Amino acid sequence: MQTCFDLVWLAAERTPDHLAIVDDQSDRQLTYSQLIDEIEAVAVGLQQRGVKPGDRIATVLPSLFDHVIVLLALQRLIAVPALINFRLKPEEIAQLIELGELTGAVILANENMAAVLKEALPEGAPLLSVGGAAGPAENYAQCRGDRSSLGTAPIPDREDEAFIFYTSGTTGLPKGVVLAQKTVEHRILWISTQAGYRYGTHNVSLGFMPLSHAIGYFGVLLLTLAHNGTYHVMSAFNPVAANDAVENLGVNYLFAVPQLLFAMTKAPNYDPAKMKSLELVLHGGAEISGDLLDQIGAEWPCQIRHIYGTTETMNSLYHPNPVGHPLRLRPGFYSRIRIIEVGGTPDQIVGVGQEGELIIDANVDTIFSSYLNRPDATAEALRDGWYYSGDVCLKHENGDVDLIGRVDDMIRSGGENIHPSEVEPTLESHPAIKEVSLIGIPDPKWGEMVVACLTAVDSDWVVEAAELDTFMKESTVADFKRPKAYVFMNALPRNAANKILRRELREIAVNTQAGDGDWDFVTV
Ligand code: 01A
Ligand code: MG
Repeated sequence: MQTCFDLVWLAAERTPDHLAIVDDQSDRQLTYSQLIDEIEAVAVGLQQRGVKPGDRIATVLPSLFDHVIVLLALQRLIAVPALINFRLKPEEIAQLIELGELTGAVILANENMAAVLKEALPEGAPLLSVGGAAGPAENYAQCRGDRSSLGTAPIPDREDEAFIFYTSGTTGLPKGVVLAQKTVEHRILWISTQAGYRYGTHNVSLGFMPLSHAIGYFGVLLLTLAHNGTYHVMSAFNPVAANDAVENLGVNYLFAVPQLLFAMTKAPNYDPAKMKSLELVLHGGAEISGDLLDQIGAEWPCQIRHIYGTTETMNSLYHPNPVGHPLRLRPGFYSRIRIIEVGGTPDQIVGVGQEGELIIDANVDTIFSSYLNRPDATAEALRDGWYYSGDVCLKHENGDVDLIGRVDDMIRSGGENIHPSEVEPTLESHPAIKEVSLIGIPDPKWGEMVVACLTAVDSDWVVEAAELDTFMKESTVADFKRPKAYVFMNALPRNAANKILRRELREIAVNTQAGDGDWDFVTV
């Protein structure tokens, strides 16, 4: 079993002088041997600040050069990075720190963030900020020391915690997905069998996906470094810069949610001729539009693969030739799947032509161990040796499936999961609002667009959508979860048991957006 650090260290033994990582914000670029030096220098700094094997340390950072180094330095110490989406608000992050018993954090230089997290962390816990000191946070640049004091890398057990990634929960707060050390190498190896990624220094990838999610971390960063490629940091996603980077850096590999590829093809500098170095492009994490797939299929000179995965399982389904079949998937090399009756047991398998919930074999090395300090949620997702994905698939005769929806109310916007329960209580706390139901409707840019359907306390009380948008911006809910449109209604549709009919609401919202029906569709 190799740890993340081992995988990079082994690559450095093979090609010490090959270029490993290049920053986009400074002139920093490191060969593999320099990368190991840098990781170990920072690891000493962390160790001197009390970081020990098994400590869970939050990183709340965009996909920066320093984020890469600190993640690998934590792994050098067998400490456990808890990678928190930097788009969350400080209050939400503070709750994750307390719930997850995290004992340190590395953040961007932001005094308010530092002050809130300082309160949430235990007394004396390391709090470092990238980009300078910030309030109670120490300047990350000072966190380094003499490598000779580090000693050899500790050897963890297979089941020891390696990482915490976060995914949207159904009870308001994101769930921490605990990944054991045994998952790490298997979370990248499948990319060779499923997508034809080849080992070697010819690999050049663009780090434009968030490192705080499984695709950006395993599917781009670690994959590239473990296979002796060159990883180009893109500190903030920018489609114009991405098009130029592919052209000028000779990028041959991308793995992204479709929204990034969509943005690239819509950018003013897009030109298919810029894409000629691409060899392999993987898309996953959200539904891709047939139009986008047709376009890149025709205009990009590379292999395209559809990858289905989750933070909990990594890859489970794929399609080797998705153009023309945006929903189509087939079981992957690494994992057994079943499509079962919704609400059913693993042996209640649906027939060909029928829909059911996708469940995934949990007896593989890539699977998560639990949701951090959430035994209730773990017991719900992991049952009888299967992981219940919550995704609805339609089964075809040849064993392929079409991915067609969710069993629950989860919304997927721009590759982020957003659950209504994360947003509805806040909107309902507005004094003019009586009830809110949050839904997702199809959208060419975001995949699904978050829409709030609502009723007012007093039908004469007019609330402007812009006012609600400001109200949400000022709340503790992350900006990307905010509704992009509001539909004000007299009443929300309910069934006989008084349950809101979200499917019906989605239809109403789609029609309303098209200008049909009784209500206004107000975008903000
Ligand atoms: O009004 P404003 O100014 O607040 O609007 C801002 C943002 O709030 C808004 N925004 C969003 C989203 C979003 N996802 N949904 C809705 N709104 N993200 C940002 O857009 C305005 C501009 O803000 P920004 O920060 O400049 O936005 P960008 O940098 O352009 O970000 C958009 C991105 C699409 C790049 C960003 O959302 C992103 O990075 N998404 C990718 C998330 C991701 O990595 N998903 C993969 C999860 S791993 C689990 C999985 O599915 C899987 C799959 C396969 C796991 C394993 C495998 Cl094998
Ligand atoms: Mg209210």
